[in-house]
Amino acid sequence: MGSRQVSQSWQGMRITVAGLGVSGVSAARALAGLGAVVTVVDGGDSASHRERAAGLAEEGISVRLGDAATLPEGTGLVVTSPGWKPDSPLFAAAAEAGVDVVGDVEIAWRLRDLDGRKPAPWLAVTGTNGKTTTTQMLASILRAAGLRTAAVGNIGTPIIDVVLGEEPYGDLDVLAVELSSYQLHWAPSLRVHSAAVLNLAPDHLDWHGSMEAYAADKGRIYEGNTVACVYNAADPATEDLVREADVEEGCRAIGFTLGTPGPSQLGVVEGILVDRAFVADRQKNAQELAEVGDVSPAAPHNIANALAAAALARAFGVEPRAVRDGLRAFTPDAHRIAHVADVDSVAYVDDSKATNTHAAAASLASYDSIVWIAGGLAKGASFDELVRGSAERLRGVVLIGAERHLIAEALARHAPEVPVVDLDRTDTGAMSAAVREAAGLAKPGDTVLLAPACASMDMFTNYNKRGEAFAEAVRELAAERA
Ligand code: UMA
Repeated sequence: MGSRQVSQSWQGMRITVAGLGVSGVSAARALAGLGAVVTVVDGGDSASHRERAAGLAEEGISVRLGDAATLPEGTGLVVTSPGWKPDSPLFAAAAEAGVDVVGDVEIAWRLRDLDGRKPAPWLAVTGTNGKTTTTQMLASILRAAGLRTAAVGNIGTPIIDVVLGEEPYGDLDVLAVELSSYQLHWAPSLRVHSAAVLNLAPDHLDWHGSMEAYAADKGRIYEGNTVACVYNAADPATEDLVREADVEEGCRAIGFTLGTPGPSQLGVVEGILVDRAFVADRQKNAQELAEVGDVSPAAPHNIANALAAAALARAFGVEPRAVRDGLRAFTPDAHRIAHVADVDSVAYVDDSKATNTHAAAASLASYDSIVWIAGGLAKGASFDELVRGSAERLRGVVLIGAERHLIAEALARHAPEVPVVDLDRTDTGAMSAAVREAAGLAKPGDTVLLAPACASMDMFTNYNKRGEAFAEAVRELAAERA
């Protein structure tokens, strides 16, 4: 990161960075570059942890592995990675010592005007589902408008890497920032240009402790917004968060809806995405932005994502044509309702990214007759509502993973007539068996849908690997049946 002239306040400060993952490494390097004395602590002690630790040691950064609880002597500030739970023993020790704990996003925010630079405004996105896609759509729209931008945050690039990176941050016009509820929890002074909460459904409750605490952390994204708070008109909880937020004078609440928009909303009229918020005389006028067919895939939840991205871009002053061009230029990531193959007139669809019940519900709502492959780590979720809402579409269900019994119980309660194959396996090869069982249940015209409603880490490194295993199993099946 190189040395730079910086304010005295970081020089010599003893900072403990919690976590040697993506954000911890980024934060440690940045803070050491500002002259702080940094120690990284991590409960893990694997070969890859040691390798990363050795890399940082060469840069003069101390790393302590295998002990995530003891606060290093003399710590003046703890900078945590997002995944660390608020009740972690290290934070209890920090509280005891009167030491503040903040996250890497908070640090990026505090450093954004370092050296008197004019910081690029942040357009921020959160929500239970659709964050990454919406942030990518937003960045695509901003680029189509000729703006210099970067998509950062939970999406994978730590914000600190952009704010203090090699490329001058001052050269960027605007940032598209994906924020998780964890990151928002640890970023108390964040005050962005405009922000969207896409939806709110139970997730990560084991981390936050309750739905109320989860919603409160999501709602922080609206605090101090200067131009627009974008909410989902179909999800009143998101509008409640806008109402509760303390925003800058003149900041507007902007809704998005899959129906006809009212004034100060974006919505859909006869297959056209329209803006009735950022137009002159919004009582009477609406501005055409794009066609539903410009959004890929054009599934209802994804049209909602596109509207949210468009709302943030319009709040930043982007022209309608750039919204259309940006949406057309956007291609979704793999494992998000990706059609893998048709085998014997049955479609096989990979939505491994559906790692919670809310995402799985959107996925199940996209097809009429489904053999559903589900299961994994439930993260404290209940499956009753999901199963009740989808029961009539289910031809059959194949369950995999550590906590599949929770889904089996919900199926027994709400869809007792649906055939269920309970695969008592959590090994990686179980996916191949699951696909075969699903093929056995499916009839021509059906969709075999991997939408697990659970995290993947009981069986796979991440949801990408789970989706790849599914696609591989489908390809094997197709080759055999060809
Ligand atoms: N660790 C401990 N003790 C703990 C918890 C973690 O020692 O109690 C250590 C682990 O051994 C590991 C490190 O901390 O070495 C991991 O820290 P982390 O879990 O915060 O992960 P990072 O690698 O820093 O990645 C984080 C985000 N991860 C999480 O929020 C869990 C990434 O989002 C994000 O892309 C990255 O910062 C850059 O900003 C991932 C994610 O799964 C994609 N996010 C969740 C989601 O989208 O649902 C919120």
